[in-house]
Amino acid sequence: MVCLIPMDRPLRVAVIGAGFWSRFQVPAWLELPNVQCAAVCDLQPDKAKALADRFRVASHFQDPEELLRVAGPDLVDVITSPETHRDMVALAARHRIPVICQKPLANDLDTAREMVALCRESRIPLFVHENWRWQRPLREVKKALDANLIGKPFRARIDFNSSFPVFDNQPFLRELDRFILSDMGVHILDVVRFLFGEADWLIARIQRINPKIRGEDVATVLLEMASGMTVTCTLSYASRLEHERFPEAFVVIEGDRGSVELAPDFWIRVTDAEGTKSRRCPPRIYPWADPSYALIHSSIVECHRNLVDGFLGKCDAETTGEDNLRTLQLVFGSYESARLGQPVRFEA
Ligand code: 89Y
Repeated sequence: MVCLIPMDRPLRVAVIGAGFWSRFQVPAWLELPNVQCAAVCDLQPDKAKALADRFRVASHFQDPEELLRVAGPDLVDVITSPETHRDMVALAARHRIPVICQKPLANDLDTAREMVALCRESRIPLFVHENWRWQRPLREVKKALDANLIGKPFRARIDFNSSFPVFDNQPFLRELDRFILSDMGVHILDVVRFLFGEADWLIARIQRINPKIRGEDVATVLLEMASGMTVTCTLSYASRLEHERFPEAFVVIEGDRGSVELAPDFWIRVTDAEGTKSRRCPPRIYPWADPSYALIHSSIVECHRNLVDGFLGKCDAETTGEDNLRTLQLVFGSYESARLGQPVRFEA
């Protein structure tokens, strides 16, 4: 579904939600040429005003319905907590306003499917703000695979293990019944799909180590991909390691002719019969980024760029609502597998 916006004026984006993440998502919008953040909204009016003042956004609202009706944006960016996503997307659909929704799209697969169906029926594009796959080092890893530098991959490992205090900036994460797989697993499993395609089945185990939170903070997922590859993902916010590297995820991919590794400090190493070639691929650092999250914050800009270009028909948007259902199948399939203590299989 391509939207034809007259390009003799900037694209007008409105943001719903003025929490921690909006402080990066809004300036990331301002990095794009010909895009304007036209209005912001939060149920707490002082938060909406503070966000608008900080980034010189022309108007701010308390009521999302009023925002859509009065500001009439070309695109709305929903950055609220997951349990509100369905209502916000439904509101955008009622106003026929194309919508980008923060990850995770929903707290369960049925709700996510319902949201995708609703937008399809309302004929409005629905995108998911799945930024992780837009990290520069991961794009470089993908290029190495596409250039066939290691031959046919047969096994991979993606590790995201940390004890970074994520709850300080995002206290709601402490209260989630389902934590690390829905908050971080959604990113890592989306990267699995980005790099290796679809999975046939998976088996997962989850653990809660930190007694002060409600959900699981450790997850281990093993997937067999349609290609025949084996992929393991380890995730943890309970791992005190010698070097704290949040938010870096490390990757090792073995192929029949060599291997590619994404190692600490953004080093990419490609090894084949000739030896190893190493290259550092750090992210671009934006002045508005929080230094502790700089890697992720730079990927927000690239994700925005892809979604806007997709929206304008210049390329395919990678993370449409439809596409994201497959990532969510892996997330909720992992919970199901952990609950059953059994593998979960997916239809092709
Ligand atoms: O919410 C999460 C995300 O998307 O990236 C890291 C994070 O902020 C905490 O896990």
